[in-house]
Amino acid sequence: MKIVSASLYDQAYTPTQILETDLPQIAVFGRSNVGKSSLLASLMKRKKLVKVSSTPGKTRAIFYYQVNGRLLLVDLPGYGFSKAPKAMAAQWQSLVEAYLDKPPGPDLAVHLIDIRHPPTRDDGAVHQILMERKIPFLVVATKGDKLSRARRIKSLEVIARDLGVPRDLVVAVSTKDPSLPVEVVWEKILERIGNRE
Ligand SMILES: Nc1nc2c(ncn2[C@@H]2O[C@H](COP(=O)(O)OP(=O)(O)OP(=O)(O)O)[C@@H](O)[C@H]2O)c(=O)[nH]1
Ligand SMILES: [Mg+2]
Repeated sequence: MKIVSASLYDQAYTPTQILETDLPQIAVFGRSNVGKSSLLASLMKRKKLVKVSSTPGKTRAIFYYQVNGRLLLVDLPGYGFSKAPKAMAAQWQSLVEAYLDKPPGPDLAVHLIDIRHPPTRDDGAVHQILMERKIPFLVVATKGDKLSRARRIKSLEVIARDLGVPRDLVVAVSTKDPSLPVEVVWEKILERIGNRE
């Protein structure tokens, strides 16, 4: 995907700030620290545009990035940060549910799972939310550079099996190793929104 322009478009800290827009939205879900912001920075080829956290669980807002004036990539707050107080989980849920409730909602959910671990209970719960709302999704296993090829393939099978999704909906990427390019995510995004325009 050729990136002509990419910039921060809007942000929402509370449900009332959630954007109303006709632009196609690609929403990125995943546990805190799984690599959401890093993936977005790589997709947009703008390392400095997206804040990559040094403190996990810090991003508690929704960040909207426009790409080529054509679509929005949506960086959602991470879930499942164990040191965060319970109120944080409630805050995550109310903000993300308000986001999903605002029509027309995301065209595609990109659900990130750390390739080194099987999906957590939170990952499963988020997958259920996407299924219940019939939101098209793609599962992206992050940090693929951390495993050998053989272990990577095994892990992708475990992720697909645990979530109960077809194996071909799960892809491995790395923002550090060019042999696992994030471009595959663009291909899936464009497949999805291409027919909306
Ligand atoms: N080795 C490796 N590290 C990665 C990769 N992607 C992200 N990281 C690292 O993982 C850490 C967390 O990355 P972020 O992109 O901030 O994760 P996040 O999901 O946005 O985290 P929150 O905003 O806290 O929810 C950072 O130290 C990144 O450098 C990857 O593909 N490979
Ligand atoms: Mg982040």
